[in-house]
Amino acid sequence: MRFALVVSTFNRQITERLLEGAKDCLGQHGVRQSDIGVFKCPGAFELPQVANLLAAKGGWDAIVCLGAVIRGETPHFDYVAGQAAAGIQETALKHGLPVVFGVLTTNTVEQAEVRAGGPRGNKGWDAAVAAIEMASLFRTIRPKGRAVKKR
Ligand code: INI
Repeated sequence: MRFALVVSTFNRQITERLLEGAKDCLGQHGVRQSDIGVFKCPGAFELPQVANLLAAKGGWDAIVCLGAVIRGETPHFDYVAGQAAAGIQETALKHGLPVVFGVLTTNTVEQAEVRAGGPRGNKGWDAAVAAIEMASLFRTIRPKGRAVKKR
């Protein structure tokens, strides 16, 4: 199976760890490096835009979106996190393809760090597990394992 990892570079010190976790997970589950694509975008707000394009192009069994949205002093957090979540789900439903939400939404950098390869695990790894499970499930439901093409 082929997996696309879409990673936002905002809060890069966190998202790089999520990316490592996701790649480790896929590798340890037998996915070849050549079947993993990595695509970087500026912020979590842009994740659905990239995922949508990749889904439209085809060739992926699942897309994993990785990002870190950390609350500041303004409502910006709510717009970015909310639109990232809504856009990722919209992309999944529009294309009939698993698109996984591996975006940390935390109040502090410390909360993000412990969830990006710290004591609370690695959300990137967890997101990759979800992608493998969903891609496998979709293959049982739709044996060819490819998104339905629009007429
Ligand atoms: N993007 C993030 O991924 N995380 C954040 O914490 C964040 N904050 O706090 O502003 C953030 N903002 C950038 C946003 O995702 C877009 O890249 C930007 O607004 C341009 O569209």
